[in-house]
This record gives sequence, C-alpha cells and structure tokens, in this order.
Amino acid sequence: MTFEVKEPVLVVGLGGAGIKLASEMKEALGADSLKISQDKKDVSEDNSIHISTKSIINPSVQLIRGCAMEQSENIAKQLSPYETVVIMANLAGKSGAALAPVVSSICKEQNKNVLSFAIMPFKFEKDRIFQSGISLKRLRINSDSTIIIDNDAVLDSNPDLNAERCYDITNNAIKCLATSIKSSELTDDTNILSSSRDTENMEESVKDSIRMLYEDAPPNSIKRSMLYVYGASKIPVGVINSISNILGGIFDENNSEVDMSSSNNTNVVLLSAIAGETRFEKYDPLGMIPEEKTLDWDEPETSFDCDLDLQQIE
Ligand SMILES: Nc1nc2c(ncn2[C@@H]2O[C@H](COP(=O)(O)OP(=O)(O)OP(=O)(O)O)[C@@H](O)[C@H]2O)c(=O)[nH]1
Ligand SMILES: [Mg+2]
Repeated sequence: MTFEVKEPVLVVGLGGAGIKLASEMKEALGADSLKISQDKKDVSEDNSIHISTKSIINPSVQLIRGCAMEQSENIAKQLSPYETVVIMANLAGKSGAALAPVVSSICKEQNKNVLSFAIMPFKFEKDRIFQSGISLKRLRINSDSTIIIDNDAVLDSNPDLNAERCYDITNNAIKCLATSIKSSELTDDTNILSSSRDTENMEESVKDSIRMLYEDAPPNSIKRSMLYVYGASKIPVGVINSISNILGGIFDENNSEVDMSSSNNTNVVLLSAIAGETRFEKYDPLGMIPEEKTLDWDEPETSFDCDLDLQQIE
C-alpha cells in the first residue's frame, strides 16, 4: 500500500544527528518540527523537549527512556495536532535509541500516520549494536513505513573513507530523498536506503548502491526497488537507459523503477522495500526466534530512579 503523507506534518528529530537531519527534512516538506534529546546542546531552540536525567551526566539508554516516559504527556500534547509524524532517529546514538520506541508508541496510540528514518551503527560500535536492534524492532512495529540507513553498510563498501565522509554519503541520501517524498510514491513497508560516494560514473554509483544494499538484506528478501536519480537532466539519456537496464537485470523488471528528479548535483539513491530477514534481526541475540514464539514486554526496557535502597540491575 502507498504511504500517504497527509498535512499537517510534524518532523520529530531524536538525538543529535536525528535533530540535524530533521531540520533538513522540515525545510523539504514545509512542515513543523520538534526536537527531543537528552543533550542540552541539541535542544536550545524553540519547539524542543529536553529529557533531563537530573544529576546523572552519563545516563544509560534505559534511564533516558525512563526519564522520557515521565514527559510522555508533554510529548503527546505536542504531537496531537498533526496527521503525519516523520521520526528521524539516530539509533546509533544513546538518545535516539532510547527515545524512538517511546515517541513512536505515543504516535501509534494517537493513530498517526508514521514514517520513520533509522540510522544504524557501525559494527565497531559494539556497545550500540544491541540497543539499536531492539529499538529498531519497536520503531518498525509502531511505524507505517520505516526507512533504514546503515552506517556499517557504507563502511563495508567504502573502507577507505573516514567517518565524516560516511556521514556525508548517508546524510546526503536522506536529504535527497526528502525532496522526493512529495513527488514520489512511498510504500507501507520497511525499506533500506543505500547510496554511493560521488563519482562521475553513474553506472558505478548504481552498482555501489546495490552492493551497499546487499550488506543488509539478501537478494531474495528484496521486494521492490526504486532508484532516484538526482540531477537527471544533466546526465546523458543513454546513461539513464543503461542504469535502468542494470536495475531491471538485477531486480525483477516489474519490481524496479527509476525516478528522475532535478537537482544541482548528480547523485543516485536506491530505496528497496524488503520482506523477510535483514541483518538487523541478529543485533538482538534473541531476535532470531520467530515472533509467534516470542513473549516480549509491552514496554521496552526502562529504568526509573525511584530512591529505593535496592541496587538497580541493568
Ligand atoms: N549517518 C550518520 N550517522 C551519524 C551521524 N552522526 C552520528 N552518527 C552515528 O551515531 C554515532 C554516535 O554519534 P553521536 O555524535 O554521539 O550521535 P548523537 O546523535 O549526538 O547521539 P547521542 O548524543 O548519544 O544522542 C556515530 O558513531 C555514528 O554511528 C550523522 O550525521 N550521520
Ligand atoms: Mg550527541
């Protein structure tokens, strides 16, 4: 089914990187925005909610989540006037991983139309992998459509790049896609966003994007692919035809599409709807157990500071 972006739209940025990208998305959609973070530096302007962890300056993900739940009425009040909520969450950061399940479940309670973006960590960020996995699982359940951007897949296909350049690739892909949301079709699915570094050679970029996609999902779990070509009017038509042939040859001809957009820079972004296994289920060691055989808490793991003389086990 198609995901319909109904006005009024609110873009919610969670955590440092989520907030940075939310401002870009807000501009592209002409929407309002809300910033939520545990870090005071991220939420200095209007329309923001600071999640205070009181005297603790190095809170755990569970503690940030507990403190956010104390503010859930405030968050719910801010969300209520909107039809569509776009959540921009950096699940590689602590705030994003803590807040994504809380904010998305409030959206679900309020029956919002929810589109979420999730950034996943590099594999060397071992302490982030588990939290990002369980947070993603809940974010996907509460969202109508989810778009996953995996830092680790960028690294695997571009090992010579530094982190800043990797962020440039992913952030640029998100920015580009933001400009296409109004004009193009999004589906009610989980999607993986992949892209490549800037090269003069468009065919190479498409192949790099497909390589990046395969880091996250096996070819048989890809249902549909949409290739966004930016700056298309500057690219020779023969090259666009050849890109379309490459795509049609790899994915089923009927399930792949090329969307051409105008832009100052030329770039390609591949958005693929997936059904079935991705690598992210394995981020939680228990994630491999099929859903119908799993009993899970309704609320994600949360820690509260309740002044008991008992030590908290986390
Ligand atoms: N793709 C992408 N990933 C980012 C970006 N910034 C941070 N990350 C990822 O998030 C991890 C943590 O970086 P931080 O700068 O602490 O991110 P943050 O969003 O401020 O996180 P918190 O402060 O913990 O909420 C990095 O190692 C990256 O994996 C960005 O601009 N783009
Ligand atoms: Mg930060």
